[in-house]
Amino acid sequence: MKLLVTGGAGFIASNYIRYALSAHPDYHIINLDKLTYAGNLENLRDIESSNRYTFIKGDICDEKILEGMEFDAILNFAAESHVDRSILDAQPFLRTNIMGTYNLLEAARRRDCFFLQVSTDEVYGSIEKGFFNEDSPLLPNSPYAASKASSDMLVRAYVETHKLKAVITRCSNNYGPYQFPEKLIPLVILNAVNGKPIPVYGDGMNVRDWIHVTDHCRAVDAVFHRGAPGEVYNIGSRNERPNIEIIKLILKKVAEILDLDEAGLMDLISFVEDRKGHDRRYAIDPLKIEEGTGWKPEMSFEQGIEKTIEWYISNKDWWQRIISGEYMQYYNTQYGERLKD
Ligand code: NAD
Ligand code: TDX
Repeated sequence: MKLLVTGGAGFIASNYIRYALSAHPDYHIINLDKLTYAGNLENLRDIESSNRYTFIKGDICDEKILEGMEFDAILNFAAESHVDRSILDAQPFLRTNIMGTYNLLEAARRRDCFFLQVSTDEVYGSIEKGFFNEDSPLLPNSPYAASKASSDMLVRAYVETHKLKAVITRCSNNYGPYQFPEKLIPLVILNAVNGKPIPVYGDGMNVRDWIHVTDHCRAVDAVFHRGAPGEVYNIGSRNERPNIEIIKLILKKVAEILDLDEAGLMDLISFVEDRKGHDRRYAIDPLKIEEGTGWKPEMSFEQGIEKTIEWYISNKDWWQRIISGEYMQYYNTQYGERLKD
């Protein structure tokens, strides 16, 4: 089996490639990635010399990029993925997330190959009580979420119109190794380690449903192998927490691991202006994937967050290169030096 994985130099797909190469010794993986600011080949250093792995630098929007390439299935992880950036400039989100997905769907249709779209719970919008299931209406609130909802609609249309064998997964918030430090959890860890202020949007009571990236990767793999074509699967681990609780938990653990003064770290918490259109709560019901594929999350949040904090503390070279780079200069200009070397 030869898989085309897009966006493989990013956070989730690099973890997926590592997982899939080890879980399926007969698989070959082609990683197609444009290497945007979020793409980092260092995320795959340990597997890059495998003869079952090929990297191709390319843009999913390029109509010619897949010509002459052979594969049995496309797993589309590539995307612009950060909500705050989509508020500053939505254009790259519409281009990659919508037109890029369209381009891959066309390629899949022509070859009649299987297509898996990695989507997000953000397409459902915010929910006050209860849980999103796969039949919940799509009510995206940020340009990022709207672009992901649009790509989901395109996938559905190709299933209905062209009978494409395709599935969509919608996962909740991921955390774990190799996550780009513009996202909440790595940002809090790095700013705690570096003694920098920790920006909390609004009142800090927005709720997210956190899942360890390895559990997400196992879920994508389960849907790829055992999901029914044409279906949507929500992925979550029933782990809802308000942002401020996550932040305090991380600061407590960092203080323990590095033997720092916990009260001093708590003083870094800094309430800032709220994100525009900030979704109050996300919560996913993962019953369909559990019953349909036998998948279940394996990592408890307490264990996962501790391992993640330890990973960032022991991989300083990895994040040091990122936060001293060009992208972070842009980030600090836009966000008032929130994350600084
Ligand atoms: P990321 O930003 O870390 O990585 C995205 C990758 O896509 C990068 O390697 C980048 O270079 C590549 N890319 C971007 N535009 C491209 C293009 N035009 N052509 C080829 N490659 C391109 O993202 P992530 O957090 O790993 O998210 C991966 C996928 O999972 C996305 O589709 C995202 O919407 C979805 N998702 C993310 C989360 C989360 O919590 N991070 C949760 C649910 C779903
Ligand atoms: O500095 C910050 N301060 C803060 O309070 C940042 C970066 C975030 N936040 C808040 C906003 C959210 O309520 O923390 C929460 C999590 O923020 P992000 O890490 O930006 O994630 P979110 O907006 O929830 O989106 C994520 O989950 C769904 C991913 O980035 C998406 O790619 C995924 O689809």
